[in-house]
Amino acid sequence: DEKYSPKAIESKWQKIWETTKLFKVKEDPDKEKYYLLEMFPYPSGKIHMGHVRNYTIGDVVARYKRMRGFNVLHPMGWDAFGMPAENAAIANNSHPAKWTYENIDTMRSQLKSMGFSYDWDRELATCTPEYYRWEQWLFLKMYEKGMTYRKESFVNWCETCQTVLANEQVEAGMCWRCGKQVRQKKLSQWFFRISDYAEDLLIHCDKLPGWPEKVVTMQKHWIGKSFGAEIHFPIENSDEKITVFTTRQDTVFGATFMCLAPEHPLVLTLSKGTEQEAEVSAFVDRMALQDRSVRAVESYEKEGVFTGAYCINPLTRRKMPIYTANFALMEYGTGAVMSVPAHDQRDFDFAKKYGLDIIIVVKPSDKELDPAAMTEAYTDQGVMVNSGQFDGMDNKKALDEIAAYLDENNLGKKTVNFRLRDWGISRQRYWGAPIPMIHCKECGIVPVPEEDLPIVLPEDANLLEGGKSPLPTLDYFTKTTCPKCGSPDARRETDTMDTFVESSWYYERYCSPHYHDGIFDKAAVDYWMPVDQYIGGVEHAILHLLYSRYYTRVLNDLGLVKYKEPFTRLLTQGMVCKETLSCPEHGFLYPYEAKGSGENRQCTKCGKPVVVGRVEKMSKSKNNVIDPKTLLEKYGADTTRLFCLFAAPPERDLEWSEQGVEGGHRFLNRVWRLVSDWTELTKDAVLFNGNPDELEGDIRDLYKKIHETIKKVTSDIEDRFHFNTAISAVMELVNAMYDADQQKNTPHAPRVMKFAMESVALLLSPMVPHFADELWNILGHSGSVLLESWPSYREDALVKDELVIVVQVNGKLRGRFTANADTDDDALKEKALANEQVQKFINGKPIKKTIVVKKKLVNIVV
Ligand code: ANZ
Ligand code: ZN
Repeated sequence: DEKYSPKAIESKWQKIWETTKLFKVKEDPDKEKYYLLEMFPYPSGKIHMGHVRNYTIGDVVARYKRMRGFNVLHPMGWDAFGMPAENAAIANNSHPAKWTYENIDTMRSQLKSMGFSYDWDRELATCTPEYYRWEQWLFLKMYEKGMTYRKESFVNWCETCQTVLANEQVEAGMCWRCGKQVRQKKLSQWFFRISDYAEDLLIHCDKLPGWPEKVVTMQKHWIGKSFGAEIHFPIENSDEKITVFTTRQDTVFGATFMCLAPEHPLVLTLSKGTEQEAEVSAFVDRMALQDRSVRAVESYEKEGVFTGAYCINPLTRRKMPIYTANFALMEYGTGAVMSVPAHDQRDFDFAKKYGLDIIIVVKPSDKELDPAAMTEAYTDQGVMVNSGQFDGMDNKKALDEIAAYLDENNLGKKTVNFRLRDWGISRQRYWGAPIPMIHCKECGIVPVPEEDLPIVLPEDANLLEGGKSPLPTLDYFTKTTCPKCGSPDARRETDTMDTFVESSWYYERYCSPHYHDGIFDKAAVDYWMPVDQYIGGVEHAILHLLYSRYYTRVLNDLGLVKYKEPFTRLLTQGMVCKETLSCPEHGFLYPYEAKGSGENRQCTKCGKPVVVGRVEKMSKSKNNVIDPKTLLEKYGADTTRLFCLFAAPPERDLEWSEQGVEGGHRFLNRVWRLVSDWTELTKDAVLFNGNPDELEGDIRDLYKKIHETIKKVTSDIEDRFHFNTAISAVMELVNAMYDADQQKNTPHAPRVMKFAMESVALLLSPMVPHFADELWNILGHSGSVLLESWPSYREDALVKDELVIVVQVNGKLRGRFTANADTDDDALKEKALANEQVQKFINGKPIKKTIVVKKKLVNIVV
């Protein structure tokens, strides 16, 4: 008998799959399609356990659906633009393109060695001109329709990285990449009008039943719709007014001062020439160095400066000092806050700090509030006071009444506000898709004519000091003539697009990745899209998924696609985690730097006891990473896949465990041995898959168990993607098959065993495909299991056999009951003890012993 040797089996089958083009798919109108997509990787170097887990989950679904008869599209490619390539190029004195393409080669071969069922003919890399020319084309279409625009705005700027950062890329005021201070800088930037779609994106959040609830909630929160009012506050001695957005217009009578964001254009104008000027401008400069996301945090120390100017409360005619304050954000609402210290905590803190007036306008019905004695703002519901004609009214009612009053008197109006801002897509980076625009001295901004696309990123340019983009310095790139007036005094745009743009439409490109006559072949997209199942990390719950939903709407509005939502179902898989080890002296340790075992490990460098830390996401900085390569070498792809699937359900975190991997490996060996043991005996047997009544005894039970297992595995995969319980069910079946060893000589045994072994091969094939294909061939078939149909079960084999169990007390027959054939010993005991007749004979005496004879009898000794 040959031993199970994964290396030989896996490379053999990978070759067969590749030469027979097993995974290649075409549109086929006669077949129902299934589009299974995993988030494509950034080609960072080599695949990590997170990739392995993500892609294994996806591969199981793809293979399963294919065996269910679907025409499955399962593509793979590379999210290949972005900054790490530039940083690596600087560090290695190389070029981002070289680094990227080399990584792609490495990672492609690693993915192939995992046995994933990708149609490699559809592979794409977003950094190729064939890809980004269509992104540029789409940009032009959007520009034509006014969906994109250029505007000066404040951005998070990292001097070290020489680029704009999204708010999410700023952590406590520091750049997430280099850790240096981020500052606010005013820059002209290209924007996509995603905010035009805020309402639609929000409404459809509730029409995504196949998405995890937490992701939908995060999206809703990010879009952030607030109902409220706009109110105009005239500025004293001026024709100008300040407009605020408030959700609490019921409190307008209590607004005693005004706060403007430091970036608000009025701040410097108002203070100009007053004695406050110097202080204000110093404050504004200081704020430019602060992180706006931190400024929004509730507990952040409030501070501000008086601008020297006043505005008038339009309802009370009260004079209100205008401040500029750190908690007022320029990118929310109008950038101005009417401050109501009695009823808003931030305003309250601010008023206390700077000695500003506090006026109560909403009070609880059962008691009075004293502004001088208050220690915090009153933010609950209540009755209106100090509010003129609205006094005595329920404050909720006043919300509507005051909004109506403002409207009638031209002092403001009811409105909604979204948190979602337009998407700034300009990056002052080199390794990205060039924005296809031209700046002409005469005509201003002029789009590149469609026939001039692609605007190719020069791949021979070298990065400048500090990672600065070389594009603005390359005359041969920037110099051009104006397509409109022909003037030679024109310059190409040197900003490149945010890499999130590439990942917002790659799934459409996969439908016809080599199409040259347009962004995609419409017929192919109509056939395949939307994606039926998308799988990826929850870290993309907001940005990538929201941008993708938005971009799909853009394509829809441009008449290019028929649907609005790109992903019908979404699965966000958990992280791959492992315990951390550290030494008080030397920080995080690699496992090999800790000698000894269990609790008593010592640092190999200093001998100090090792601290076993929390189980955390695998990360290079914590030295708790397992490289899939070592697993592949030691155990092979099938065991690696099996472990990822078996250790946890997909949406949960997976904790690394060497024992878990070994357990998986042992299981495969166990199946292998079983099959080896039975091949001779079953070789000429005619497989049995008939009515269970033709069988009896243990073989009948085994036969029923096979059908039960098929049913269980099918529903675990189909309904919940719970591969772990599916695998457990197959493990149980294998145990039962081992038990059938004693039946080797009964007439039906080889026939049922043959059915059992084939079923195991079929059921395991999505998870451990090489192993399953090899078994399938050992069992006398040829070709891949993937070409077979998923097994079905017989309803009549699922009916549980009823047995009559007799109960003895002290050896005498005292009762009987019926039970399912597969009831376990403990349950049989319980049933026996609960029997009335039996109870009578036990008569309260202590039970010494209970003996169960399987399927026959329970004897109770008292
Ligand atoms: C007066 C007021 C009184 C407010 C009160 C609240 C309570 P949400 O619900 O998140 O939409 N606000 C408006 N624009 C702002 C900006 N640019 N920066 C910081 N804060 C801003 O929040 C709306 C509330 O946030 C608004 O309602 C406003 O304060 C503040 F008892 O106006 B409120
Ligand atoms: Zn021109």
